[in-house]
Amino acid sequence: MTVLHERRPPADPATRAAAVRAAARRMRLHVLNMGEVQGQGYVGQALGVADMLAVAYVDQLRLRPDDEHWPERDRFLLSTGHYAIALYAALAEAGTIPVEELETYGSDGSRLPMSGMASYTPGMEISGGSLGHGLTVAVGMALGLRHQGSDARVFTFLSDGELDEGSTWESAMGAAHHRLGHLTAMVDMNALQADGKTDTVMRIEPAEDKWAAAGWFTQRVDGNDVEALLAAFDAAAEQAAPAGRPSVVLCDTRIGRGVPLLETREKAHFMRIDPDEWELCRRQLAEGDS
Ligand SMILES: Cc1ncc(C[n+]2csc(CCOP(=O)(O)OP(=O)(O)O)c2C)c(N)n1
Ligand SMILES: [Mg+2]
Repeated sequence: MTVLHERRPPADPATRAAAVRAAARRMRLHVLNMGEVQGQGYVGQALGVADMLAVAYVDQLRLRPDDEHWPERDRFLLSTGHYAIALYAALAEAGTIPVEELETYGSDGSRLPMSGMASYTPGMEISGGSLGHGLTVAVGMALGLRHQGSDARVFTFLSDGELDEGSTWESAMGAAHHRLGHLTAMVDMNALQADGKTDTVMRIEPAEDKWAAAGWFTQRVDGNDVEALLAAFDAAAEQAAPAGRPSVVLCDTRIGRGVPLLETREKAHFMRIDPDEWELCRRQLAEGDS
């Protein structure tokens, strides 16, 4: 059996970052290829968070890609079901989903529906999408794993829109109360929601202060800076986990990152992309440095 990502000592920092960056670039290409199948989708977010998910899947998670129910695996809970396309790209990169299967994205009978369904997709731990629930489930899962004596870690991925939800803050306080040092949240602070810019829908800043007040080890980084992401996850593991503090990494990302045509789209929450634009998107990705 192939064993990927057992917690091994990291390679030298440059090699480690280069591996993550290369994975993120392949994931962005997967996202464009899947998006083209439907001609539309949550493509901008997925391009924006490719670096975050690459750090998680290439560097952090302890997984066996061909045994998605391995009890000792680290858990990754995607709270934002509409980001499923980003997770499929990561699962393909991790080897849990065959790359060729990405062509079925969103089609009838596919294991890869446009909104995430855990019962369909190997490696997808929960059906997110009813927003504001991922952290609550993660807290319960982290408590359950501790109860079982497992040393598995729990990661959950939230969006900035989910910081509007009361359930997020209840579970944030619960995680600190229960000293869940093996729980890490990563938040896509892309400054956007379905109804417009985040600061016009609900002001959530200063977000760091709110997480810190709830008792979390809190860091804020450029979510498209791989070195900064790696340093943040290292600090969480070294400084917070042994002290029993849950960690959050607030990641400021750029929608459409790596594809200038999409970085500047007005309607970015759900993108419709013309048939002749996909090739241009791929070319821009290939020419860029992301
Ligand atoms: C509980 C709940 N309320 C509303 C929605 C509808 N909805 C789907 S995506 C979305 C935007 C949420 O913000 P965010 O995830 O930050 O948006 P994005 O960054 O993807 O534009 C909303 C309100 C939902 N899925 N669940
Ligand atoms: Mg958002």
